[in-house]
Amino acid sequence: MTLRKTTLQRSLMTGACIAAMATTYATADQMPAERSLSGLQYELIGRGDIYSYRALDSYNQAPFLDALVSEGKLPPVSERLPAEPLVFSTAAMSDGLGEYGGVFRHVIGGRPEGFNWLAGQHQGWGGINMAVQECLVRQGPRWQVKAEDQSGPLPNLAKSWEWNAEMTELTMHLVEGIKWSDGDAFDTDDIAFWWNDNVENENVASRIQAGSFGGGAKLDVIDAYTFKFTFPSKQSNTVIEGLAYIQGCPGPSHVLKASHPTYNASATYDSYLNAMPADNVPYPVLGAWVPVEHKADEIVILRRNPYYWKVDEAGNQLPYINEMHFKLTTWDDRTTQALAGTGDWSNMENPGNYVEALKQSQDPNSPVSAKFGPRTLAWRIELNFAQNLAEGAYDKELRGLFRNTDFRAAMSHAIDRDAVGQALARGPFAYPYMGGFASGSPYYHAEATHYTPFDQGKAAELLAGLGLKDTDGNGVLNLPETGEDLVIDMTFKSQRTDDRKQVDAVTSQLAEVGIRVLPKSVDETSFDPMRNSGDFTAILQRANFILPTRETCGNLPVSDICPAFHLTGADGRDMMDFEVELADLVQKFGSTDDAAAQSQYADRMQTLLSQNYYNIGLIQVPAALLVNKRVKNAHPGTPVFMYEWAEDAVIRERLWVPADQQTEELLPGTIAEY
Ligand code: BQZ
Repeated sequence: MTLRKTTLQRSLMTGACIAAMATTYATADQMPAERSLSGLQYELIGRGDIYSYRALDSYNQAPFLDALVSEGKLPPVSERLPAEPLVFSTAAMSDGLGEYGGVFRHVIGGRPEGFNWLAGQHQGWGGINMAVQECLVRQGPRWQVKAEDQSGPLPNLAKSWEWNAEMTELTMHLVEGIKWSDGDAFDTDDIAFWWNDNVENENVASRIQAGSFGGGAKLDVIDAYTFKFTFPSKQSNTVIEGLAYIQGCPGPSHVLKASHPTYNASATYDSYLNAMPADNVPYPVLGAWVPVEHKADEIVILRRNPYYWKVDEAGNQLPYINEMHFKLTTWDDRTTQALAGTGDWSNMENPGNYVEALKQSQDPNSPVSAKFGPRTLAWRIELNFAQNLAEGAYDKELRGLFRNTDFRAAMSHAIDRDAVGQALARGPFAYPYMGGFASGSPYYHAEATHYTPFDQGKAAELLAGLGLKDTDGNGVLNLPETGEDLVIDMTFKSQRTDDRKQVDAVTSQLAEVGIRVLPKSVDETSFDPMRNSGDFTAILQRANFILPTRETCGNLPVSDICPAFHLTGADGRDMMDFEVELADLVQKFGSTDDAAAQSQYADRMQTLLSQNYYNIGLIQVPAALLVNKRVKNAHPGTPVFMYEWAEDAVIRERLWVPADQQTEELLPGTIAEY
């Protein structure tokens, strides 16, 4: 959490930053005043107050497992747990120790791409990724940790770590004795496979790009539970955030190796990517629940992982809940079903539903209550800057225009963000977004953000200054070299109504200044591969730029294929000047634990991102977490997004439902059979 400097200090420093950058804009317009809608109240606690690792005298298991143990299908619970399991503290549980049983019902709009997350596949988002994947460290629960304890990510699979004196070597220690959900040992064989054969292998679209972690860290395995990263330069605990979800999540090497081209001459990288197809569950996981059934476009059913390595202080193996459902419908339906009581969870993030949802949730009989958090959901337009990858004269000229700051400034001035926000949802929800950190980020400072007001005249002046004229009188500007109409294909996710509404608003607003937008909808399941291929002209999507260390590759120029809207071409990396500085700031940010220094680096990133329109920001809104009232231990202060999504922040493995309110399991008494 950033230490808030005094206003005087910050404005002096920000002023210095802005003055130091010679730009074509006389003064940096300040952001309009922001009205927070956040109603979250909660006590902050110490980072060690949430959980610890230790051996307990005895352990218990979900009652239905007793039969499987007595039939010899499972070892006793004490043999299924590590010597020192992760133990959740009762004092940090808002409703205390839980009861076993029941179902947790998620509703999502995504669809499982596959279960090879090492190769970059997602399982449908909406919490299903995090239900099966466990990562070296954890960020989500940090929302509840007091500022003075914010010394980097929380432990998870890695229970501890230490640096050498120069902070160039990080030695990490795995929890000893964790098993995959099929009973296979989890150890540094899995770490080596994750790192050497996925992260460092440029043929694999791993979530950490080769050479980008800490500026190019190298891995050494020390023993079965110890490994070491060696960095080219001094680092800090901050860089370890890059080992949290979605980046630092090992996969089952005992299953995947046989499908990897390095170990199987007949395998290809495409066959490896699809080695764990979505319709062929179950697979070994480290997460609390195992995917056992997938009916396409209908449901994914998960059953408890009998080898899950976390317990409560009474020694009860977690999770409490036996079965998890992911009903495969739409993102809007997630909120609808939460309000109807047929779903247990929604990150209410579709502003078009806010007014109705708030009204329904105020009813004392409503199955959920809604409390807004800070603004962390922000939409932006990503223009493709990879001019040396463009095919054909038109794309080359168009991407050359995208690389011109005046053109991006013109697009930004042409957008009426108030109108975009009201098109999404009438009311106080939307606030202008200028790219960079969303206002709910602990690193956001309005003073470091360059505001671009709606000004069609300024837009037209800038466009004319670039030689763009409507030479054929059809109302669309023409490119100076090719003479073609200025047409921007704008890709968005078909399932996202809020994205579609903004594309429509932006299409009509840009038309006013002679820029034609052609909306192109793409199914969310194939959206990431399309974006990662760089095969697009422009994208409008929601982004969660809250921390510089989270999904860094999606936002900042930290490697040849990051971000997807500026890939490296055949003749090298044609970085723009401010991108060079951004990449340097990312490294500087990760090399210090000093909150004041981090805040300065973040402010500089924010100014560069907003002043250079790295993305054309649109609007940002708060989200509200809806959890069915029958579900216990869902802390009422949990934000939809802060250090990570709420599905991680709420710690679902601690959730429970009183026996008399549990819904019927579809697969009672079963566990995954491999
Ligand atoms: C939350 C989240 C949990 C991804 C996804 C989805 C993908 C993006 C983003 C959100 C969904 C939900 O967000 O909208 O509320 O449940 O899953 O992972 O938008 O398309 O690629 O970054 O997190």
